[in-house]
Amino acid sequence: MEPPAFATTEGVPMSAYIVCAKCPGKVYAPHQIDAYVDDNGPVTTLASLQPASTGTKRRSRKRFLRALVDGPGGRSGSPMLSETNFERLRDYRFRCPEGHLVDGNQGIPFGLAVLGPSSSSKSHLLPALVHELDDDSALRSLGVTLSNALYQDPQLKADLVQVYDKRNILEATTEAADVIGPYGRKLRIGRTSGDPYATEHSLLLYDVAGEKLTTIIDIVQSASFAIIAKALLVLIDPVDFLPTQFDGAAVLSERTRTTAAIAVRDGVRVIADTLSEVWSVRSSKFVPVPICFILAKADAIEWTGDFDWTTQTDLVLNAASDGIDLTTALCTSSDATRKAFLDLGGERVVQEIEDSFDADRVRFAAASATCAMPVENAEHGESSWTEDPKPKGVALSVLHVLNLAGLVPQKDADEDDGETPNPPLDSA
Ligand SMILES: Nc1nc2c(ncn2[C@@H]2O[C@H](COP(=O)(O)OP(=O)(O)OP(=O)(O)O)[C@@H](O)[C@H]2O)c(=O)[nH]1
Ligand SMILES: [Mg+2]
Ligand SMILES: [Zn+2]
Repeated sequence: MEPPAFATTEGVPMSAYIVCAKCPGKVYAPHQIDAYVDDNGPVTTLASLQPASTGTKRRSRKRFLRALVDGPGGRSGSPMLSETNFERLRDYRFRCPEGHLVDGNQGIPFGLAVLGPSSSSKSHLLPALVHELDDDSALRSLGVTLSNALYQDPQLKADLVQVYDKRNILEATTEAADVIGPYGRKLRIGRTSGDPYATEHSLLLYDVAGEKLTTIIDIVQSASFAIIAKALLVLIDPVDFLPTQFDGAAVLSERTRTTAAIAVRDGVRVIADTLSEVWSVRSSKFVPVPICFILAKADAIEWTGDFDWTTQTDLVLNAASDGIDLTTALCTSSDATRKAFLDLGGERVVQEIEDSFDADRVRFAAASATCAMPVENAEHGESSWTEDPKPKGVALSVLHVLNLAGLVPQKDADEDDGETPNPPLDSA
């Protein structure tokens, strides 16, 4: 089920459409997307830059170097160099007809919205996701890898350096700032590590101030990437709500905990209400978008019982490598996280989640962007982390939604629904 009310142009496959996060309800064909190399106006369109195998002009291109490689005509099915491929390799920026930045990377777009109130770790979770999936290759054994896209926004890379190399804390996203992104990253999903026939997706990430996620109107007006996303990661901020290291020596009153729990519950409710409005369904249980609810800043939570949030990724990956069905392993981890959340006092929120969403489209995970606490450095008036920051649990959260979306494990080619690109040698 694709998002409703999106008009399309005949002859363009749905996967080739570009969704603009700032033009809610619209999708654009590649020939409507302008490509810029500087601010002096568009130089071409996205359609003219798409390689023959996935673009809409796939057979019409002059393959000028084919003759150099294979002689006139070339060998059927052999890889070849094409003029278009060289044209593509410039530092383009792409804009929709309204002038908004959009992603022009190859691959099936997979918008992943990270949502949560102010200070819930959204801005740290985005570099954490890249660190775990790309730098640490956390899901390589399952054939899932993330890498740099051809065209990318440098801001996400800069945030990675700030947090993980320089040990800095990112500033709160200002309410005045527009939606940040899309940050495009190449997400390859194969059946095994290094699968040459892996399906290529363009993972699209955005950031926005938590204040813009507080009402239905705010979300639709200022964070519409959330309503066109293929999956959601919803962050639950444990501070004040659950026992955490942020409590310090303070003994928080029952009233403080309840107020924080109600704020988290209301955040879940507004997401559910927004989705059911935009999808025009009578209940958010009918919204076909996978969601992973993440207990954020998991390093700071004072966990009880024998649940160990730090081992969940390994437990799932080891179970999968032992031949246990991946969905079963993920559900086991999600159930254990849900139970631990209940044990910590999360009933009110778990209830709201389960009343609002179809249980088959929801998972629970625990994650930390840093596995370290922030500290004020009194001398310089700056904040930093208590130890070298490293992420944990973010890749597992992404794996949950990829699994719920039916993308992992990857389907066999003969069960293909037409969205999977051809193996590379067919492109000639
Ligand atoms: N212990 C711990 N603290 C974290 C973690 N991530 C973020 N923090 C703390 O939480 C604060 C808020 O994190 P942000 O990433 O700025 O939160 P945000 O959701 O982007 O907030 P807005 O931009 O205001 O919407 C940071 O300044 C850190 O002090 C984490 O993984 N562990
Ligand atoms: Mg932020
Ligand atoms: Zn737009």
